[in-house]
Amino acid sequence: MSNLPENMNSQTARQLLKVGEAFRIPGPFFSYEEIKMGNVNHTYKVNYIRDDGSGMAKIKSYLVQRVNTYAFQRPLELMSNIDKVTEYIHANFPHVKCLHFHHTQERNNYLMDEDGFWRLSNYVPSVTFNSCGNLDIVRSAGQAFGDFQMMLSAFDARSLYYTIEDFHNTRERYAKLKKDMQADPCGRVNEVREELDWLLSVEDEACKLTDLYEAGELPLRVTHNDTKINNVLFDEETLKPLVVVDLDTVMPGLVGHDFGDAIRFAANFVEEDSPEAQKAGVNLNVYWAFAEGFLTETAAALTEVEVETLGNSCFTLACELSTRFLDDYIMGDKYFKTNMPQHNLVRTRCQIALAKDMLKKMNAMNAIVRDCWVRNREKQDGR
Ligand code: GN1
Ligand code: MG
Repeated sequence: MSNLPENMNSQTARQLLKVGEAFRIPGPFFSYEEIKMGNVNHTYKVNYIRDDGSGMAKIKSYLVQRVNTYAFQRPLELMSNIDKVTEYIHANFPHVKCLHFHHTQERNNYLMDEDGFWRLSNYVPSVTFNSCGNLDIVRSAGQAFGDFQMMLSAFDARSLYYTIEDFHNTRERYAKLKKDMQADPCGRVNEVREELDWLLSVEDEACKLTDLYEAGELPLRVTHNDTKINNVLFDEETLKPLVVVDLDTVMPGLVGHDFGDAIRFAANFVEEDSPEAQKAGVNLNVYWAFAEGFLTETAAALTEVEVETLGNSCFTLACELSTRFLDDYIMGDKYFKTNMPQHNLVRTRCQIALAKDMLKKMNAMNAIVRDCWVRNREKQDGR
């Protein structure tokens, strides 16, 4: 291996080589890079040398992921969900791009070995965005997630596993935080009293969405549940959306989960883990652009009660993520990847600052979604 880049001698390179062999990828394994995206799974772009038929060598890339089995404790069910959803989309919307997962000799779309749970898919050359001031791109992302949800509107939600129980059950997230705060296994609770006090003081407001669902007021849909804008891949040249990825959490959910999670991530003035929490807040222009795109696709299908929850769902998701980051901090940083000692606390503070700003802007947020709903519903009715 002496002519290969230095990192090809690493343990990761050896693991990836083994994964490629299991998925029967032809051609010499040439190089890899870790894609620093996502806070849970590990993702790598792996490059193979392929003869293009004319004797010329070219590079063929794939995407390999090591699924985090601390977060996803039943990864086989997760892969079965992904299979069902992508097959359904492929059968009913053949023009829509999907990730394609390769199979091993045993016909499995995963490999389970002593190093973990792996999967391998095609690599789609694309660009992604973490935050975005380009409102056309934000609108397109809204459309892509709205369209994704609508494509699955006739899909039988009961055939899907819950890949993580109570994933967006905000009451349960609060219950876990309160339990872990009592246990305080790392002695960190004293340091985070202020954050805990604030989060507990808004529990009822943050749990409105969950409570409305429990009261039977909201329909259960098949939702993506992890609608960070970087889960939409865009064409490098046209900047049009190509495909919605990260289907690990596609399962029954509420429309507010997808809308709220997208906004709390994309419409924040700063990145999710910015240490400058005082700068966090909702950019209403980004909010508006996303809402416009999302409702272009979904307006006709949504009930009035659902639309009324959308503004509040952003607050809900910001609080829900705050409880999750804070809980992980209290428990010793076991769930989310961290790259500094207080990473989860920094994330918590930033989400709390965002949630506080949302409370101030809630009237505007509600008015914007209502306006987008009314206009787009009329357009769709008139089609
Ligand atoms: C995780 O790994 P990633 O970035 O796709 C998490 C989401 C959080 C997000 C916060 C399965 O998503 O719920 O919103 O981090 N995914 C899971 O950045 O827990
Ligand atoms: Mg994800």
